[in-house]
Amino acid sequence: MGRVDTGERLQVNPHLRRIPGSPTQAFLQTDPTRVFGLTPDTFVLLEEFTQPRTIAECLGDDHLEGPIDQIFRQLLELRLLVPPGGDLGPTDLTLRPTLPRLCDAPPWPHAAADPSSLAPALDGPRDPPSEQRPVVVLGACYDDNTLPGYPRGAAGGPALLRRISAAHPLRERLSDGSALGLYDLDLGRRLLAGARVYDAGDLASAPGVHWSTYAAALTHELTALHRRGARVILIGGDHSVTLPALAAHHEPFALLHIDAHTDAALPRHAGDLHHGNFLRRAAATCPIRQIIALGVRALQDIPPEIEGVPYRALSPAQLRRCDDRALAALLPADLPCYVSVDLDALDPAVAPATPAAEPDGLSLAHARHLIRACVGERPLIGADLVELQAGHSAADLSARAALRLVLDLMDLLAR
Ligand SMILES: [Mn+2]
Repeated sequence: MGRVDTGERLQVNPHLRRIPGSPTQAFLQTDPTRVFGLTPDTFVLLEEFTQPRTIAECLGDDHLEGPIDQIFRQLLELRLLVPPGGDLGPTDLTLRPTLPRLCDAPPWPHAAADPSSLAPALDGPRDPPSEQRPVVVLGACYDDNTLPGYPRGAAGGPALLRRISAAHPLRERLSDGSALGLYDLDLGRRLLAGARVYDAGDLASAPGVHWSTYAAALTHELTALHRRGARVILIGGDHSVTLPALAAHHEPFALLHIDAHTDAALPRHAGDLHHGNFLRRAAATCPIRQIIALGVRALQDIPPEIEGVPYRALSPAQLRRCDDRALAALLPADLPCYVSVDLDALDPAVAPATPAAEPDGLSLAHARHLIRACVGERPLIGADLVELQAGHSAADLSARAALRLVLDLMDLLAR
């Protein structure tokens, strides 16, 4: 084998993503199941090729001999370095399986005809079992609608949450055959007991993909899951991913929106859409009949309605003065509901890794209680947790708090 061509212009594969929290592991967004272990030096070398340049330009007049030549040859073979504009692998927007999966749940059987034939992940009383719907996790790796000036990283939220969830494997058994863990002392039972939980993988965006293309693909995937009776927990992603998730529901519903912000900012120009105003578009285009927002405390106007949909916001301080009866009466009694959780609803002491953190937020215990008290016995048609920011110095701590909310939402979806 000859030497690498030092005069060829190369660039780092734009699909290359580091695994949040790991200094040595990375993957290509086009194939998240294949993880590369790279040395820190290799990352430094790859960063030299953020803009297209030749190896000769990068290394000056040094001769390419032995190890360096081998390193470049490997980077080219692995397609971590590619010619600019060259073949970068598939960029079609389809769901891709991930490793690890959330709580080591089995992969969603995309091809299977009847998911009701699949066994529960955890033993436990759930009756009647025939009516129980599978709960499916889907990652929305998209953060291009983060407002300028706010840190990116929400696209890495699903991978971060899955890594943290490895401490809570749903399928692990103790020596007596019973399922491990997920016992919740406050509830007096195991979360997700008897539930059938699956991980459907990630819908990742790719460089140059327009929002409308991504949103349509996400609605399409969710619709396919709904058709097979699944209840979906969507993991973001910036909060705009909630818009295509809501668009996959066609019957009237109420929205429980847990967030530090209203997310109803007025558009600055036609077509303006971002994570701080997506709710306006959702209210105008989805069959939402009522919006209840909990944890709102950003210094912004509170509208009485959003695009004609009745809107009510309650701050953390106001919520501390609400008893359970008042919470249960917030949402209409006759509508199913969808719960959307922006991690910034929580206090930054609990979950600092979120792009638009606001002081004086909800405690984790309070947020968990609010969701159960408000939803009550109403059917939950879907849920999401968004704005978990990978790459933040406190990402793991924040992901642990996020995971608790996700497990609660999944437990509610599994009823
Ligand atoms: Mn939000």
